[in-house]
Amino acid sequence: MNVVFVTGNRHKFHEALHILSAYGIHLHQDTKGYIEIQSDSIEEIVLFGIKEVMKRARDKSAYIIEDAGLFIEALDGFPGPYSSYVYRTIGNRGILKLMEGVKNRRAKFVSCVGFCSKDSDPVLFKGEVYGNISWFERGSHGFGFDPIFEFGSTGKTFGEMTPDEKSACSHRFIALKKFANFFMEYEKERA
Ligand code: ITT
Repeated sequence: MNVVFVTGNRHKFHEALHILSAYGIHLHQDTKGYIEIQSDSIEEIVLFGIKEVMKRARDKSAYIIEDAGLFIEALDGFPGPYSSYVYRTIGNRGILKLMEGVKNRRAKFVSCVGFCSKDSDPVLFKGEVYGNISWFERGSHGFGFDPIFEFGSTGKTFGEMTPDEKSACSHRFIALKKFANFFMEYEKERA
């Protein structure tokens, strides 16, 4: 079973490759990108993006895109859908500065995966995990906000987890697991 993942982010691609391989799904990366509209809703961004991807698709391949973001409770959900821009600009150090002296450290990571093919309307799959913003950066694994996100009550940041550990519990894992279960049924019906 082949699926094309349209993403310019090699870390996301490798995590998804690893997660989906357990379901016998072979992932291929398409780095051409897609139009990411500005919206407060990750689902709206993904729905628009996957429709754009389908407009240029010339074959019968199955396509997915994913939008992910870090939502910090004390900052009213910031950076949320603007995570990419915020990471590129103020980065983890800037987030920790905004959180200086803030007692409520609660945050969540959200992943929304959008699937589409010539035979199917778009379908969205969401994954969320809860945790806390750490007081300083910890761990050298992963990417992006991983060193400042303590997962659940483990006290470990994603940056302190091995790739296998993160891929067994992350927001991306939850969304992709839902997608994989859907996609296996979808392939069976088409066979
Ligand atoms: P594409 O849109 O090309 O897929 P992107 O890097 O823009 O790649 P997102 O919009 O999904 O990806 O994510 C926005 C940013 O949020 C991303 O650049 C990271 O800095 C951060 N991020 C997303 N998922 C993450 C994760 O699992 N761990 C840590 N940071 C993450």
